[in-house]
Amino acid sequence: MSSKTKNNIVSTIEPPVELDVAAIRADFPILDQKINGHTLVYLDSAASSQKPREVINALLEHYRHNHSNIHRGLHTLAERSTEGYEKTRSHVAQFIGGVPTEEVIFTSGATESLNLLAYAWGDLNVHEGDEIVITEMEHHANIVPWFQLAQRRKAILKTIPITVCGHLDLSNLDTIITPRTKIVALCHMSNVLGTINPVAEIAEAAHKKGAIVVVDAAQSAPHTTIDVRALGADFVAFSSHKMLGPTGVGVLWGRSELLEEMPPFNTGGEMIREVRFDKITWNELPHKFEAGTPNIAGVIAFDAALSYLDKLGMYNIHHHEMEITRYAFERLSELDGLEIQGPQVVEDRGGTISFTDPVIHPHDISTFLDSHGIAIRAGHHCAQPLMRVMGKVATARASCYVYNDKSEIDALVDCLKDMRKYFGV
Ligand code: C6P
Repeated sequence: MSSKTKNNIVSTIEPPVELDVAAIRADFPILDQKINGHTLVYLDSAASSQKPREVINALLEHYRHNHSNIHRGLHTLAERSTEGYEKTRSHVAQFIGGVPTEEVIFTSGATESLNLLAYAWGDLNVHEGDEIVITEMEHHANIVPWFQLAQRRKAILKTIPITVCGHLDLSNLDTIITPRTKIVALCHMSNVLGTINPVAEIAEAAHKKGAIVVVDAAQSAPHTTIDVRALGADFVAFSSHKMLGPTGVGVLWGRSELLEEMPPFNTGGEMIREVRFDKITWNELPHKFEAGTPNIAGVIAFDAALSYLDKLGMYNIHHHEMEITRYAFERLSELDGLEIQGPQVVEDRGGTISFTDPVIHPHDISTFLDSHGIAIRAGHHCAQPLMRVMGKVATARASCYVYNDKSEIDALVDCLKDMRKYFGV
């Protein structure tokens, strides 16, 4: 039995199963080490997650026993590699809601997926005076490709503003999305504020005006159940490395009607049906968009990451992170003046917590925490326009995942208290 929350995160009626964090941690060799003399507390999964033994072994296994190029050779190793690669494609298709496999395109990451779209769909469909709508809370990967597209096509880039609470302000959506709007591109979950956006509601408004909807799910796919159709999306982009998989692997999902009419982005081997000096025809989906030799080992090991997430259950993962986030809010409130950005209601957000201290710079916070073995990220998080809207130059950001528990939030908060003593505040 399943139902959907207002943010379109599929939730089950059954109570969540609590994650066995001790057992999970034992699967992640990297966590079993000391950093600067302290047990590693890894709270930077929004930047990149760590990898379980299953994923590391899958990479080794591929290179030790199975490696060859794919879709080309007729020998045993070529067949094994092709089979492994295509198995991951089927797994991704299931993982995002049971879509046709040919709608799943492997890229090098969410960034490449979004660039592919901006060139292949954008250059074909966006014309002078058309509008591209993004939001104020986007990562640069979901701003720069659209900015560049707008420049190339003499189109207008518009933004949906955010409220002081870190939600999208949808009060003027009707005037922001107009019949001239061709693309509405937004993140499902903000990498700074943690906000989970009501994508389906925005998609409905966009579709009414004839625009397509591009969802940057880089921060949500690792943490919540993703059903691309329930989101109302036309295209969805995400990265393997944020969801226990290898770096250099990303996904672009798109509705096949749209993918069919798009020209290729990268060109070369594999993406063609026939090449002559006077005429070239394209390969069928998804190969049309996968030119050259891809990250074969990475894609194959991504399957192991997805299996690991399946085993834990995305609903359970989401619940686990909500519990940690709730606890983090409680404990961080012990620090006077510490400001947490984004929604203060845990149900409206993910487990990515950006904060600022009234006196100590985020870079100093991160350096101090690192000297005590705690990894967080500090800076603008590749979201400079959002920082400007927030009136900040940087934030400190702690982000949790399946291997974190409340004791690590304790370590974080205790260390922040020590830091204030150290800095004399
Ligand atoms: N955000 C962070 O620390 P790539 O680099 O292609 O895997 O993902 C890009 C990207 C796109 N959208 C969102 C919402 C993201 O958060 C990211 C990556 C990391 O926040 C690294 S900058």
